[in-house]
Amino acid sequence: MVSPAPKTYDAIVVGAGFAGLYAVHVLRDKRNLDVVAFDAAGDVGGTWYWNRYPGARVDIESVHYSYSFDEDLQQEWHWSERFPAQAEILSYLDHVADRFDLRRSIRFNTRITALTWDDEESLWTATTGAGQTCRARFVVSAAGTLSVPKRPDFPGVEDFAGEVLLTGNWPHHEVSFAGTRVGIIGVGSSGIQAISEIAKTAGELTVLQRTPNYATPIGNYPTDPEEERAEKADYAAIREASRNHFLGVPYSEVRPSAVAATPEQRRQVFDDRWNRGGFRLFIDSFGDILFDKAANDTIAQYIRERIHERVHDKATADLLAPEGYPYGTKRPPLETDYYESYNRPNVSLVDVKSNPIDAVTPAGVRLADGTEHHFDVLILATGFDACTGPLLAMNITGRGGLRLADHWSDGPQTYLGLMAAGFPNLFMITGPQSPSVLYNMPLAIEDHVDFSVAAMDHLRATGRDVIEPTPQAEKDWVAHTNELAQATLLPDSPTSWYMGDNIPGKPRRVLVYLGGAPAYRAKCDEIVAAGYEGFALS
Ligand code: N01
Repeated sequence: MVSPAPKTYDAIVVGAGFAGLYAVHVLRDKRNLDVVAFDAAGDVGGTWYWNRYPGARVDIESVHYSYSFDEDLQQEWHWSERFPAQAEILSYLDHVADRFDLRRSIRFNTRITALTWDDEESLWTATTGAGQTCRARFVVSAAGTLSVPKRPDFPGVEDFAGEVLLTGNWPHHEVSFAGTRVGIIGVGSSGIQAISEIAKTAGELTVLQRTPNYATPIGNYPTDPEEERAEKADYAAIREASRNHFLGVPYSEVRPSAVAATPEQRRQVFDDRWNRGGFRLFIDSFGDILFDKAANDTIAQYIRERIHERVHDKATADLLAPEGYPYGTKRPPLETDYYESYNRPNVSLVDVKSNPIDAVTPAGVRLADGTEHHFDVLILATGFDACTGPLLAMNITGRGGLRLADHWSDGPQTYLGLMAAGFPNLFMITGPQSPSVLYNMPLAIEDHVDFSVAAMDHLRATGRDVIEPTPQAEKDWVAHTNELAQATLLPDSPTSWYMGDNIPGKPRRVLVYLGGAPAYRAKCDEIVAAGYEGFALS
């Protein structure tokens, strides 16, 4: 039997989280293009579909961490808390999918396993896990930045007699920890949120910590109706202020320099931002914290002192208080009662830096010195192959058989963190070397989708089919992003997913654009105004 020719769409979207949903909406409903989207998940949600672990919640206020593209949507939706939990964000995305009738364009439970560019036809072919194919002029990767979980290959993990759970791919059923011995590896944002929640119910919870983190209070509270009314009345101005802020939130009280302030002034600012919570301490206290080691030392010391105030046992507090690396060079987690968890009799902390994990055994985890910790459940909160991982997982081949994996063997090479030379018409929403994770994600996504769709409009208007960066523009962008990173303290970080080296064998390269969202947006506007400078159009 002859298999039918693969269908050719105008655009293929990979992913059905915040980015994929918006891309489908704009391409299909605003541009009337023939679009198909794919997602490996069973439904919409992306990150918020997979990360269902106890305690999972957003850490940018949802009044800001939400779509801005539709005034009615932002007026009608009500968030119950300042920083809502995963289930509520998933309901929001579910509502968006219904409201704009997006599901009819999405194939769920379908993973894209290959994307291949056809030079002659100027078309992409997408292959699914089931071996089906379809084609399109454009591909929009909405595959996410933190969507490929890292599962360390501890020897023996397959022989563990209990259950192994991954925060980044959590079961859909309720997991009860009552009366069980739980071990958790990892104290990044996921681990810290999960530990704070699981500590309340577990029989025993043992935290296996390698590098302590500078976690600070999230400051969550139920939505205040007055505050909500005021925000909704002024939403356009709030979004504008967000887009003009380095991190994409409308914070506006940053002082220029921690080192120029007196110790009393510093303390007053740090206390104020600490008490108000969110990313204020990180991004709205002093402007030199991420750039000047002496400034950074002041905030690092402040956080260490606050940890010591909250943790009763001095030896535990010493282990929890980070030393030897600057605050903010690992992505700062936000927490609720995380440090107080260690004051509970059922919670203990084990240092696996000085005494590393040797193997997982049928009964638990064995450390290098031979001590063994016994668990019924082992939770891996061990992070993600960030930024490049989701793209490389799609097995992308561009012009002349060039594999993205080869093009990026020494780290990502992109122009604007959005396209790569040799990979025409492939738009990487919040790709590596864009502000992505250092910008409020829904806004970063909208900006990138809008840029991509405007580029398609421009091609159509000028009678062309293909857009791709020039190798020189790509080279210059890579140099520019590296130079920006060098001006910060990021290169002084220990192992971190910001730098990619949390994954064994992945080159240590900065994966984010550190010039801030406003500078990035201005650069994009400049490039468009100059007739897509740095891009070859054909
Ligand atoms: O991952 P991580 P995450 N042996 O990479 C440890 C976003 N997010 O999933 O630091 C022992 O930060 C590792 O130790 P070390 C947010 O952007 C947001 O927590 O490498 N330990 C570290 O402690 C966040 O930054 C929210 O020494 C091992 C941990 O595992 C990003 O996702 C919530 C190990 C991994 O921390 C990733 O966070 C959750 C090993 N072999 C996530 N391998 C919000 O609040 C790894 N570790 C919105």
